[in-house]
Amino acid sequence: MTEPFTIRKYLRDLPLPFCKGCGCLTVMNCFLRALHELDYHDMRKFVFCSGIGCAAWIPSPYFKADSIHAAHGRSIPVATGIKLMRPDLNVIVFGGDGDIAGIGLSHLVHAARRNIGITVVMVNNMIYGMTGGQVAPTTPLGIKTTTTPYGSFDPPLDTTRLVATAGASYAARWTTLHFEQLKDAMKTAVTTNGFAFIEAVSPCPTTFGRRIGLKDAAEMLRWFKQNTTLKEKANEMTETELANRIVVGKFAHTEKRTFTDHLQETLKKAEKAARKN
Ligand SMILES: Cc1ncc(C[n+]2csc(CCOP(=O)(O)OP(=O)(O)O)c2C)c(N)n1
Ligand code: SF4
Repeated sequence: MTEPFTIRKYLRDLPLPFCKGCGCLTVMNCFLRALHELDYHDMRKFVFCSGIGCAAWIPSPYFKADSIHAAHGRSIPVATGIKLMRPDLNVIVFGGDGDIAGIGLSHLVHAARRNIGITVVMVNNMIYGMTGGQVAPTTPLGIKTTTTPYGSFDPPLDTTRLVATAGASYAARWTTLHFEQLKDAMKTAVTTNGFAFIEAVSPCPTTFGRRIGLKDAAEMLRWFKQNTTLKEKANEMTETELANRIVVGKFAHTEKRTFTDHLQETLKKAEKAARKN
């Protein structure tokens, strides 16, 4: 990391699509800084995969890299295919909470269970941003959305805990307010051999903030600060005390066999057996 970070080095010269104060910009900035600090001067060794939604626009077409947009919720299966064909590449998925933990949830759980060596960055703005503010599986209890005018009565999904339990090598949650921790988590995720998951809790002032009476990104970040608890502290709190709190920190970090390792070993065994016959 000899030269200073300039975001334009990694971005095509295109206007970005995000609203003022959108956390997607912070997540993009954070990820590119993480690559810079890991000494990646370009993204030739990366492929980005995303579905549909505001967060799905983070990599593509803006990053100077190969990228692909899949159907809504199907970025992880596409990323899995890429990783199987090109295990030498860093395959990174970006998506919203609707894309990754709603319509794409089963793919997420099975990718974590298989421990396939890809990184998934889920930008959790607690709502379906791009389509105008419908309830998401991550919407906190009691929050009014266009589809829950009396407040959401489903408890939100703890996606990071689910992914950690399913078998991921690495899982962490931070808000965009925790820029340094989020960047360090991204560095760890990119350098982790197995499945790595990062949940970036992120402000959507346009469709989430204004519905709960927070008028801009600064107010949303203050709201994050008031409602965030470190995981170590949360371990000592009751379920009632933790209701609607954003628990941040590392949920899993272990070295273990990946799906790709297993597949390569099996292919070698099969080749050897075929030569014998
Ligand atoms: C199969 C399918 N169903 C529904 C949609 C409509 N749709 C587009 S984006 C989206 C949800 C976006 O929410 P999220 O993934 O949380 O991303 P955000 O825009 O909040 O970043 C939906 C339901 C679609 N494009 N395709
Ligand atoms: S609608 Fe929300 S998530 Fe989408 S770009 Fe605007 S602020 Fe960001």
